[in-house]
This record gives sequence, structure tokens and C-alpha cells, in this order.
Amino acid sequence: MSKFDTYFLMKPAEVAEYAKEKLDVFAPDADLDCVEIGDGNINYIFKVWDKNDSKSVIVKQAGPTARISDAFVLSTDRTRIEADILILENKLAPGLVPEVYKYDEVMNCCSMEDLSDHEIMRFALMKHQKFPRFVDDITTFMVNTLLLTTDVVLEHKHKKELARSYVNPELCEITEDLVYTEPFNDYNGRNNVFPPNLEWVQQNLYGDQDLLLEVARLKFEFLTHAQSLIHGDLHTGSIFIKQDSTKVIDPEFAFYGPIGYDTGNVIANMIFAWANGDATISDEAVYADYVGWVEQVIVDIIDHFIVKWKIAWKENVTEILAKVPGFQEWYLHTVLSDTAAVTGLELCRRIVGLAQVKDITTIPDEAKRLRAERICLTAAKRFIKDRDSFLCGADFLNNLKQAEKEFTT
Ligand code: SR1
Ligand code: MG
Repeated sequence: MSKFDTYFLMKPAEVAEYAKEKLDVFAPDADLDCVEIGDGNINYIFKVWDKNDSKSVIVKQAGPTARISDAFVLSTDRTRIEADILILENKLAPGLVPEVYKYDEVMNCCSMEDLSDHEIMRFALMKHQKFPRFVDDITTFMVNTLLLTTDVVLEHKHKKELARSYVNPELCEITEDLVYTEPFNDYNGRNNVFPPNLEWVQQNLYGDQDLLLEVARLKFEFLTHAQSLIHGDLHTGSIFIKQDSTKVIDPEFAFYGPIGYDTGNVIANMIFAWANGDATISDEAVYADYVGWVEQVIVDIIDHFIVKWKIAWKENVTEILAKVPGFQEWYLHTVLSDTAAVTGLELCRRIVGLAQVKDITTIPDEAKRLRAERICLTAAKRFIKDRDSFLCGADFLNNLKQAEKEFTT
């Protein structure tokens, strides 16, 4: 009998006990310490370490509701999904996710590699740090995990098995509500608009019926397009980074959905990094160096993604009709169009919705934050409405620069 034979939400001391009893990481007589280090919205993240040597581990436990609010009642099955997906992603994109040590279906927790020598990318970007490996790593991650789990590559019955295994209704519902519905009409009264921007948002976002129609179409694509096994929450808070390493974490939102949901999230969150740099860096040389780097990253992510996608397509395609001339170009165009649309959706929801991003909310100067928000929202509307016209990296950056111009006197 063990106290860990029945599920309960652990406190740090219990996580240390759990790690000693259940994991093959620490010696039986090890002196362990543990703290909760999570600041995410969904789960509880603990770091456990041996006080007398360098061994450490992360234990991530799911509660019956989201950490951010009891209003979100969530199946603890999300931990199984997360553990399985990390293992699969490590096969598809080796070294770009943490190693999983153990998934415990009773305690609903996943124990994995400690990445304390990395930093959450959003926070590093808010300190205006640059990461030369990022474009290469994230485009490899996206092409490998996304293209290689589509019907273009996988035997279709195998793909359907995966799709069945990763049905993720509650987490998808969060996205359906917070990304696709609420930002455009405050349907649930949960939006959190920066008060000086309220009137502008009411007029330009809630009041735009053409935008709402496009968003409605996109929502139904998210609901029905089982295209690829997506990460489902690929923002810069789901990436651990250091100069020579990138690790994608937190795939608890994974399911079979549109590829553009992942690629668009990455681009939107680089735009938040741009907006933070633009609003907070006063030194001209530092501005040119950092903001210029972010702009190049936005362009390069799209362009490198396209190049790697085409190579991977050639090497991996198995579906006979996907080899019909013209199909690949059509397919990639739909992915880029979805990427643009989701870039716009993510920009909107993180500025006016319930779950915001610190890149924007920590801009101290009110006028600068107002401007940053309006630049993002103006670019967002075009990303959504004109989504078919974004064909290369420069198209994505030009839309941002155009919106910037409109708010520069
Ligand atoms: C209730 S969860 C809010 C947000 O946090 C997660 O990281 C997802 O982005 C979700 O939309
Ligand atoms: Mg997360």
C-alpha cells in the first residue's frame, strides 16, 4: 500500500516523497527538496532536487480544474495526452522536447527532465535576449511534428487511431471559447480590455461584422479540420530556451487540428515580443539590434518553414493523390492562410481576452501600451480578413510594419 495509490492533489513535501518512492531518479536515502515553480494557467509544476547532488526532476500534476480558475473543469486525462505527445514528439523531432521519465495515471502526473538551465522564452524575450538557434529549431519542430502526422504521410487508419487517442474535448473547448469566440464579442463577459482601449476595441473589434464572419468560418475549421497532431498551445510560454537549445513543453492541448494553429501561435507571440521591444526600448542601437532580430525571426520562421516543408514533403509523402501535380502547392497555401488567420486570432485574444501575455500587460507607459495593442489588433484584423494573401515571411512582416505606420506620427 502506498499513499500514492489514490489520486490527490499533492503539496511540495508530498511530491518529494512521491519522487523518492515512484521515480528511478533518486537514491532511497536521498535528502530531497521540492518547490512549486509553475505560473501557467492549467497545471501544478514542481521541481524536486537532491540537496546533496545535482539530480533533479520536474513533476507536473493535473488538478480537476484549471490552476487559473475553478470555472474550468478539466479531465485529468490531459496528463496522459501530454506525456504521450512528448514521447511522440521526441521521436519526430529528437532533442526538441524534454525527456519523459514516467507517466502516472493514478496520480495524474508526468515526471520529466528538469530544464532549469533553460528559461521560459517569453521572459527571456521580455529582457530582449536573442536566440540564434530558435528559427532552425522551431521550424524543424513544426515541420516534423505537423507534416509527419498528416494523412499525406501516415497510413490513414493509423492516423485515425492517433486522432481517436488524442480527442481532447475540454482543452479544445477552452481554445474554442477563449480564442475563437470571446475576443470578438465578449460573449461570456470574461474579456479583460485595457480600460483606455475599451472604446477602440468595442468599435474596431466587437463592431466589425465582416471580421466576425471570418472568425466564425475559422472556428468551424478548428472544430472540424483533423489535419495534423498539433501541439495546440505553441506560444513562447510553452518554449524553454537557452543559446544553444530549444525545448517545446506543455502539449496538453494537443489534438488533431489545423496545422496553422501551431504556426500562427508562434508568429503571433513573436509579434508580442516585437511590440514589447518597440514600446520599451529607448536606446536606438539596442532597439535596432533587438527589434531588427525579432523582425528577421518572423520572416525566417515562415520562409524556413516553407523550405523545410517542401523537402520533408518530397521525402515522406505516401498518399498517392498528394503526389498529383499542384496538390502540394495548394496544401501549403492553405497552411499559410491558416497561419495568417491564427496569427490574427492569437493577437486579438491575448490582448482583449481572459488569458493575456506579459509582453503587453507589463508595458509601463500607458500611451505606449495603448499604441502596442492597437498595432497588434490592426495587424490582426488583416491577418484574419486577408489571410489568403500571406505567401512568404515578408508578407507577414509587412502587415505588422503597415500597422505600425498607421500608429506612428
Ligand atoms: C484557462 S487556460 C488559458 C490559456 O492558458 C493556456 O496556456 C492556453 O493558452 C489557454 O488558452
Ligand atoms: Mg501551458
